[in-house]
Amino acid sequence: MARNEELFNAVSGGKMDLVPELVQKELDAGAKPDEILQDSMIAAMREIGERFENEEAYVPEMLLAARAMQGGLSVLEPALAASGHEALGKVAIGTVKGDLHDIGKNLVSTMLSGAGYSVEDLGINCEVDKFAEAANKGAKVILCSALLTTTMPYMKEVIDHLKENNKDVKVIVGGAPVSQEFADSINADGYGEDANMAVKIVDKLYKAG
Ligand code: B1M
Repeated sequence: MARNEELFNAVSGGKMDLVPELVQKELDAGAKPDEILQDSMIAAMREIGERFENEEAYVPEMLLAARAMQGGLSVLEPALAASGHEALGKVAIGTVKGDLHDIGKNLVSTMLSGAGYSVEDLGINCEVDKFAEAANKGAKVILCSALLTTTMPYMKEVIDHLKENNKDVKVIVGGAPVSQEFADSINADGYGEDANMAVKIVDKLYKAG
């Protein structure tokens, strides 16, 4: 699907009253939820990020775009999450300490719920203890999200702690600055480039026992 310019501009321009309506219009017109998300909405978030980097936009604009994105996601998520999976197992997801970005993490959480997992959402700014508590309460896979290059290294602290204290738990990392190479370097059990990939990795780890 080609990008819907009106939706793209409404998300990047932070038009939170307009975005849900435009998303609904796209769904009603038969557009695929994943394409609406990728081609128009995530593309718009990337664009506002680039403008921020070039000092053409500032934190308030990023915040408005984030709110508009979230408004759109509330309409899109039920359609995104609809899938044929049966009930599976328990997982937990959080954004790591120092990091307040949660849109990507929320998307991964939604997709996992839609795939049949019982997801504990630990929120943002999560310290090691929070992840460990979730593992102690029975989560078999822990997912850590980071959007900042400065918060990525904290994932290693989470992994080191969990590998020592919760030997059976698996840890997946993801978020815009994270790569497979980085994931390997900190001994993560998996890396999800996007929300769909995260679900596939969780499926794989669950099947592996
Ligand atoms: Co921030 N921010 N931000 N920001 N922000 C980025 C990340 C940045 C890249 C912008 C830029 O400069 N181009 C930059 C980071 C630079 C860097 O580290 N190298 C940045 C910065 C610098 C900052 C501040 C430091 C700005 C400041 O205050 N001076 C500050 C930091 C605050 C903090 O966290 N301590 C800050 C603040 C904010 C807002 C609060 C204004 C807002 C966040 C609101 C919110 O999340 N509720 C915000 C936003 C909106 C962004 C951008 C524009 C958009 C992020 C987003 O939601 N994308 C972002 C630019 C960008 O990413 N291009 C930027 C859409 C979302 C669907 O994608 O989160 O990548 P994403 O998630 C994807 C994948 O990454 C993956 O799946 C998702 C779906 O495909 N994924 C996983 C994510 N987690 C996963 C976990 C998994 C698997 C996959 O398994 C574990």
